[in-house]
Amino acid sequence: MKQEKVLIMGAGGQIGVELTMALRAIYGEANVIASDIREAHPLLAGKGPYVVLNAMDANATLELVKKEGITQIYLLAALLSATGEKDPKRAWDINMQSLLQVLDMAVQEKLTKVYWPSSIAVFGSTTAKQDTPQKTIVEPRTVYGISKYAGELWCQYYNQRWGLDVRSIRYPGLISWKSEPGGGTTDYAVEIYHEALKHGKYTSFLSEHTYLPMMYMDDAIRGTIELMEASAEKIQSRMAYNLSAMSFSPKEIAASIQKHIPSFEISYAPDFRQQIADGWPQSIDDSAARADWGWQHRFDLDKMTADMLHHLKG
Ligand code: AKB
Repeated sequence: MKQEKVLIMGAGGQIGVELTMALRAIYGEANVIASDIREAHPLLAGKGPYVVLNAMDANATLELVKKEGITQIYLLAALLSATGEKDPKRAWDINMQSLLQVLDMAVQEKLTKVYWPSSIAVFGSTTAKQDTPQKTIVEPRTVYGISKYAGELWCQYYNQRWGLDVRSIRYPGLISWKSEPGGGTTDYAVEIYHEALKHGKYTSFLSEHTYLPMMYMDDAIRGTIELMEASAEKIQSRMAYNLSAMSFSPKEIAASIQKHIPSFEISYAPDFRQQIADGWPQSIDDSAARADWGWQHRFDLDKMTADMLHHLKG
């Protein structure tokens, strides 16, 4: 079997840092090239091949792919929901241009696989809020969601037209302690742990009963790798898979933290992100991922809280 050589674009982001470390454990440090528009994240610096690369720069990306003999690309670079609303055209350009370039390059260079993340942001307020099915009404209301849904269609198109093995997941909000989130509506669920430990209180930018689908990063990384390692005949959807683990509100995550820090206090000051959250599902039906390639989550809210606080305390 040919040795895989992996390029991660957007390796400095919340998913990228941990995915780079996990893929290096599988393929070997030298076989996973991390890249980002920024200098290396502290957890990646000096720990393996790293290239400063703008995901919009098709020539530089192609040069790197050829020079390194890349066989798989994970394209994680994107503007997320909250940042995207501040400059919608820029979010569209970054999210779509980078994807189309990578899809073209993957066909041209005969890459074995491409991974590209989607999000629950593809759903909108006309979608059923509970147990949102894999296939349903999809009318995203943010530019991020629009770009993710259009991207899913492009991935499916490249698979059908060119046979490209491209795979994707609709991530819920992701909670992690190793890497920081950036520009998302679900970021409160990471900030709250840091603030609970630092200041014993947190003001949530989402209201107390805002339920959203969420997942611990350990589950997200394992799910991503399991999807990428599944045999091609198991992948029935070349749109992104719904993936679910838990749903909670700011009030419930606060109660989970209070089991460890009884004096922790939460208050609420909803801002523009409330409207984005209100357009998203509250829970996700991921039976297709469970049936097709055996997805199973391992972390619920309390297990995640215990692990987050344990690691953040250091
Ligand atoms: C965001 O909040 O924008 C992301 C997402 C749900 O895709 N975390």
